[in-house]
Amino acid sequence: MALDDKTLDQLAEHLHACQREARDTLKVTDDHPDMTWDDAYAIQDRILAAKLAGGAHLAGYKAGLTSHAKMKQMGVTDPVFGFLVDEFMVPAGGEVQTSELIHPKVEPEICFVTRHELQGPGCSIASVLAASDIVLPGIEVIDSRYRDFKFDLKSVVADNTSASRFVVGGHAVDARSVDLRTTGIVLEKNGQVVATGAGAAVVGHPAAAVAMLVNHLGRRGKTLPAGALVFSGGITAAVAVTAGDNLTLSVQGMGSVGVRFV
Ligand code: OOG
Ligand code: MG
Repeated sequence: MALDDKTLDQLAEHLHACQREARDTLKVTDDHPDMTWDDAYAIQDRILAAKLAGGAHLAGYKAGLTSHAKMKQMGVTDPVFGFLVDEFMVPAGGEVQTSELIHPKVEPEICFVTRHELQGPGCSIASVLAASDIVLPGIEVIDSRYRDFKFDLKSVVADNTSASRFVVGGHAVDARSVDLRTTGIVLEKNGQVVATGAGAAVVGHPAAAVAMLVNHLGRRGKTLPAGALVFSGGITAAVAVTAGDNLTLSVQGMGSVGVRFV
């Protein structure tokens, strides 16, 4: 760790306030270029602790920057991990208040719900599939708190990987009943196809992204609990949205989920 507790507290409070008040900010590594990965995750942990203290509940976790399309779009080379709380949840077909966000983008994702706790290190695609209950379509709404959506990896980790809203829906299927590598997805905005892809775009197999999350949690002395929802990462580049937009994600064999920006 390069930063002291007081600095970590201040940065967490600052980024949390920017999220709640839909204010953008300069990336935290500008003022703290020596920040370490542990510092970045320690800031994220403090934001989660503040949310839980404020009455939120942990809904699950997310892996991000897990596809080449996303890495290329953001100019980075490694996945990152964040948390999801119930206050980010939007019902299927529901509305997102655009005024509560800075510059939202949406991502088509395949989501997992675990049946058993998973522990790393050593978690593999096979262990993820064995411990999973269902998989289902999910739209993640990301909203980096950094000006112009520009960041480096440590800054985006500190900012809880741009997490802001999420919606799951369609129909869930048994995680072991489908080949998630060849599962196709279509993302539509206002009735026009804006992105297409297949599960393999996410580190070769969406379950591999979940295994990476579990191994990451294991390095930090944590496990992925039973019943956790996991967003495995955007299959395509993220798509910018504004008020008035209607988004629909269809996933092969799993129906569709939609969300409206008002
Ligand atoms: C970071 C979060 C990326 C994903 O699915 O790749 C992410 C960002 O691009 O702002 O959630
Ligand atoms: Mg995402």
